[in-house]
Amino acid sequence: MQEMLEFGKRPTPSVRLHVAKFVHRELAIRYAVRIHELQRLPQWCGDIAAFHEVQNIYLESFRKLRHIPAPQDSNGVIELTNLLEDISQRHGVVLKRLAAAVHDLRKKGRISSEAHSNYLECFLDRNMTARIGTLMLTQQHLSLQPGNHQYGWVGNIQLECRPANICHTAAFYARELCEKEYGWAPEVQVHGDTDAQLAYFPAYIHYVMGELLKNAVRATMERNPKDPPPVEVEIGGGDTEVGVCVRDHGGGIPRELQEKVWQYSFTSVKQDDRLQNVLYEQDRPLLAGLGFGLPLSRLYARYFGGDIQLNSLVNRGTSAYYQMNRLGEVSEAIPEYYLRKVPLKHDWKDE
Ligand code: W6P
Repeated sequence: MQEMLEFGKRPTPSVRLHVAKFVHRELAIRYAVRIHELQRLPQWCGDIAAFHEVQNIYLESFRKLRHIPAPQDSNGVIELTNLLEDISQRHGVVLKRLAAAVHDLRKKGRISSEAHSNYLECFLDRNMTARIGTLMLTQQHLSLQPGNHQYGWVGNIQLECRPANICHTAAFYARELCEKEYGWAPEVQVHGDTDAQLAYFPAYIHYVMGELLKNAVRATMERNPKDPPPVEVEIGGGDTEVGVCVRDHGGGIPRELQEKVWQYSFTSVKQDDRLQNVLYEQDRPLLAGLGFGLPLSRLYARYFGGDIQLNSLVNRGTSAYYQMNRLGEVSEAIPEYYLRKVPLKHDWKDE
């Protein structure tokens, strides 16, 4: 992370070439690994069309990357830039396709066993982690190109990012979705160390806060549709980290669901047909549905050295705690044992 910050501050042609060479090599390797993981999916995933679609997206990217030579001069850098723009555009649907795959598996009753469910969770954790890495490499390269450089930013890192500002934007977004669904939305109050700032990826904070707030306003409306109590957001700014707490009065998460909400394959939305539509539509945002929101939020938090916890007070409400490390103080690497919920050898077995 420190290296990224140093490189990105003054993008000279030689820095661009150096980064481009690295990205060209590294992305091909990482796509190859993802293709390999999809190819060795067990038999019970074999007939799921969405997995094949995702594999084909990666295959095309891998082939195109291998088709152009490693950049040797500024023309090579431009060629790579054009390809990466194409790649980020085509990869936009991957998340939804994977959600569709999980939905299909669930409908076919393939993930009712503990072993299958663990396998799937593990596969998705690995895939999503790898996705953060490739996305970061791609976007870092793109943002270093002439015309894309912005003062106060290094790639997608904002040097003086204020979580409180992002909380306000995310609250606006979550309330808007809530109003569409329920005709009304609870107030969202932001207080505490609202001046706290850190070098971070605002896009990831926005995603995480959006998910936490969508859940909070939805629970609040379900519990108290007439006179919804406000959702409270409190910010804490420390020396090594910044924390955010989101409190709602939505009645809390039942104990038997407290583990399940972290699973990709869990969704509280029952109406299958509504989900079905959304999975095949273009970018329509949802208040609730895919089931990827919370697990992915925690993965993002952990990838950058932070974490998320949920706590419920029975019959009252839920508090979510989200910690962000000041970047550069820690490495973004996440220990592999976090990601591997089942031992690697089981990955090879067709169960
Ligand atoms: C709930 C369920 C939930 C998940 C995440 C954040 C807040 C809340 N509130 O009732």
